[in-house]
Amino acid sequence: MDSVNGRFSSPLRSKRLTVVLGRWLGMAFIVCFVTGLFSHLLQDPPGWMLFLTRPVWLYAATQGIHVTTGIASIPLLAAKLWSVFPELLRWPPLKSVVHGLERASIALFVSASLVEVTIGLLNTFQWYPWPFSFKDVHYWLGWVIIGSLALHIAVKLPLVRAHWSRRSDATALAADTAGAAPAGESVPAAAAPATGPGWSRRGFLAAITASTAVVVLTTAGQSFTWLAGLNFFAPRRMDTGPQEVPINRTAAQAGVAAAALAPDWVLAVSSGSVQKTFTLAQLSALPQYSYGLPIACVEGWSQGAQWRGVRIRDLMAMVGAPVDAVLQISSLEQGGVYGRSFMPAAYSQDEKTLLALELNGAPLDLDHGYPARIIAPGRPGVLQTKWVHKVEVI
Ligand SMILES: Nc1nc2c(c(=O)[nH]1)N[C@H]1C(S)=C(S)[C@@H](COP(=O)(O)O)O[C@H]1N2
Ligand SMILES: [Mo]
Repeated sequence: MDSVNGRFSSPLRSKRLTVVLGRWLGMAFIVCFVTGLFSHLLQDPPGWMLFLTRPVWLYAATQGIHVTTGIASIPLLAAKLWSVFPELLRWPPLKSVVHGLERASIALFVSASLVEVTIGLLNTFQWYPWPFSFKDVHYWLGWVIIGSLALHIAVKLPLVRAHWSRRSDATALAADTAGAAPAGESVPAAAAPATGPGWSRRGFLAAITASTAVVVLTTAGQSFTWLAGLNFFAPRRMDTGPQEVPINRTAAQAGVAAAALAPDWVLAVSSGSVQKTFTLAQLSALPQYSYGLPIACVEGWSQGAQWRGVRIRDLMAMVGAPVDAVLQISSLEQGGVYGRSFMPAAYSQDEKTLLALELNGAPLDLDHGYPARIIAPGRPGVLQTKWVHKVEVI
């Protein structure tokens, strides 16, 4: 028992507690990493990327899970750090090169995790009080976390295995005490069963479970309809905003109101040297299709709605575009990440990918992208370009 433990000692802290918390936190981080990677690949796709358009709510689900597990990891991370806190202050800090590397990887893991969950949470509130690109830093920290987590688990594997189940924990403790404490000496606090005054281990774990459940239940309603009624803390409420769909950026914020309302607005569609333009009346005269599709924001909120408009593949056929073409969609909004998007053939050829003119039974609200916006199944919201004025084969 190191002396430093005395000051911070709590009979609750034990290897078993750390292992149980680590299991939950590890699962949350892995789910968060995989769903985050999926989101990243959809937005910056490598050549081999496979784009799935069914179920239409696929991205709403994966991104909802991403943000929800990220939020759930906050109380778990706090509890895990608390459970190992005396270890972090242990003296001497470095016993050997291997020990030094191990501690360095834990320092990296802890600091990367703290930054990651903090900027992720602030992002869900659309608050970016930092000078760097959230997207890039969040992505690369994800790799740092997963890498240092793998190393951490590998190093701690013997300990994790020894305390994995209640039974193995008891066996390991018995072996520890038999080896470490000569007869008559008291059992070291770290090995003592978590009993005595104050919290029991079970009570502590129940409290952590309850806090995690509360943060999940009061925020996941931004992503999952069946929890919408309990959404007290997430920034987006379902069924709010014009036409019962939330808005991230209004036409005024995007600086497009005048251009979008201009009576001479036309949509230009082109493939090579073939170009056609369509007025809103001409678009409305084309065959219209109506589908229930969600807007699913990278920030985790999503909202299903009924969209009606022209199929993108019909527009492509009218200019003789090849069916495997990648499209560039341009918004009236200039520059930035929203000014244009690219649409792989998996979406453009899907019958449910629309240039939407209507939302929930009425013409698009100006803030939802009037006169026309993209809506495609299974896509991140950021790629569902609003105030479209050009569709080109590139
Ligand atoms: N031109 C343009 N298109 C856009 C946006 C935007 O700001 N400008 N926002 C995107 C984002 S991040 C999402 S989630 C969806 C829905 O955003 P909204 O809530 O602003 O309508 O539209 C996308 N299309
Ligand atoms: Mo978004």
